[in-house]
Amino acid sequence: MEKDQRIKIAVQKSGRLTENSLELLHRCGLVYSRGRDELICYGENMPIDILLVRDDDIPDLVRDDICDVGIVGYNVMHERRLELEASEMPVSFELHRTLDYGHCKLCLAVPESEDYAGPQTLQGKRIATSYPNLLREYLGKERVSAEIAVMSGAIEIAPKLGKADLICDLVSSGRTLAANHLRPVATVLQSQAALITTGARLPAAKRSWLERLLRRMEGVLQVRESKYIMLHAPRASLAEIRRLLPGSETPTVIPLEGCDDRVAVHAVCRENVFWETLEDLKGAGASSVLVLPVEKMLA
Ligand code: PRT
Ligand code: ZN
Repeated sequence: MEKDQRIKIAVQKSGRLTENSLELLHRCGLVYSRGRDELICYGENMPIDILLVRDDDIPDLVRDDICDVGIVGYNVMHERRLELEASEMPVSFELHRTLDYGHCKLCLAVPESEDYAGPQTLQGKRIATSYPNLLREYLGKERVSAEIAVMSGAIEIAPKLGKADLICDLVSSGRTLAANHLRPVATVLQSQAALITTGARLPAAKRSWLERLLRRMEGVLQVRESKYIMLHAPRASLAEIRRLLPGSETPTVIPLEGCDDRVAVHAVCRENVFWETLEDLKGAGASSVLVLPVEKMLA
C-alpha cells in the first residue's frame, strides 16, 4: 500500500495518556515496531502508523490532515476547538468517542483560607490557567467577568506568588491542590481521553481500514467491563435471575439432561459483576455460578 494510503494516528509521546493509548491500539490487534527516531511506530500487520507527539499538537495534526486520527485529552481538544472558533478558523477535526481513561476535571480552586459562595465570588478576580478559552466560556455562561492570567505550568503556585487570586487547572486525585493549600470549588469541564478523527474524505481503502480499526476499538472498550456468566437456575425463577444479571441482553437458556425444573443460563453482562450480584443470584436459587472475563467481542 502506498505511503499516503497508510493511516496515521497521533498519540502522546510520553505522558499520562501514552501507556493506555498504545495498549488500546495493541488490543485492537496492531503489531508495530518503533522507528529509530522513536517518533514513529510502523504498523507491521495493518497499514497503520503511530506518530508520537506532544499532546498539545494532536488536534492540529488531525486538523491539518497530517494524521487521520488522534488520541488526546478532551480538555485539550475542546480548548483548541474554542480557540479556533474564536478566531473564525475551521475546526475540521471531529470527536469520534471518549475512551474511558485519563479521567480528570478542570476545576476552579481557591486558597483554603478564602470563602467561595458561588460563581459571583469570581467577579473581578484574577484567575491563573492554561485553559483560557474553556475558562472564558465558563465565565460567560455564569455571567461573571474576571481576569484570565494565562500560564503554561505550575499553575498551582500562582496564588502563593501573588500572580492570581485563584486557579483553574486539571485535577485527578486532588493531591496537588491539597499540597498547595488550595480547595476545588467548581468544575469547569469533565475530561477523559478522546479519539478524534479528520473531517476530510479519505480514499476508499484507507476509509475501510479506519472503519475496521474503529470497530475493533468499540469491541475492546466494550469487553473491558464485560463478563460471561454461566449458572444453573430453577426454571421458575428465570424472570428474577434475568432481572439480576447486570446489563445483559437476552440470555441463552439451555435444558439440563434429566432435570426438568432446572436450566443452564449463559449471559454476557456488559457491566462489572460484583460479589453482591452473585449472592443475590444464589438467593434466587442459582447454583454453579461461573463468571468469566470476555476476551474479544465484535458487535
Ligand atoms: O509533554 P506533553 O505536552 O505531551 O504532556 P503534558 O504534560 O501537557 O500532559 P500530561 O501528560 O500531564 O497530561 C495529558 C492529559 O492527561 C491531559 O491533557 C489530561 O487530559 C489528562 N490528565 C488526567 C491529566 C491529569 N489527569 C492530571 N492530573 N493532566 C494533567 N494532570 C496534572 C494537573 O495539571 C496537575 O498539575 O496533574 C496535577 C494534578 O494531579 P492530582 O492527581 O494531584 O490531582
Ligand atoms: Zn502538553
